[in-house]
Amino acid sequence: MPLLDILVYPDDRLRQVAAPVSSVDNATRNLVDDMFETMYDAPGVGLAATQVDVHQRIVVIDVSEDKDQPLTLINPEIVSTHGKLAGEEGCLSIPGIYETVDRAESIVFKALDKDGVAYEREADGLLAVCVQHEVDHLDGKLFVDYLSALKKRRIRKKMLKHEK
Ligand code: GNR
Ligand code: NI
Repeated sequence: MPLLDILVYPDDRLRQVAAPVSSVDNATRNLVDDMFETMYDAPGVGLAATQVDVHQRIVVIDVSEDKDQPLTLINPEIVSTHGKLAGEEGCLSIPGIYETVDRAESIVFKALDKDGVAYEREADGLLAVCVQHEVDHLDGKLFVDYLSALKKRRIRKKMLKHEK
């Protein structure tokens, strides 16, 4: 299974809004498998299809210690949010940058699994943060969008400088 290339900020393709998956088929499952492999290799706790230049509403997440609890979210939707929490975030598309972002503390989300079966679950902690971060990716949004214009400009400059 091939590793996929991860787009790096400020690549414009990270701004595309992903389209809903109309049917979960073998092509979807192959992409999901490649996304898990890419995420574990990176390593990261989540990956949105947008980051690998596929503009479909597909996310993979594994926040477990032993990396043995893969979660597939197809057409994810955040149903409700509770509380607020400031936490440090990183992003595979913005390597080396870690900044504090405000998120909901806990959420209820729904999605389809890799078999196309709908599920709904509650999340808090890192999983809640991660789902919010990944759904943002599908909407073309990045965590730096929550920072001040000054901080964002500095990060942009740094990323361009480190570009090969
Ligand atoms: O690996 C990741 N870690 C992380 C840490 C705090 C908040 C969000 C994340 S998601 C990130 C992987 C990634 O970029 N997913 O889009
Ligand atoms: Ni990210």
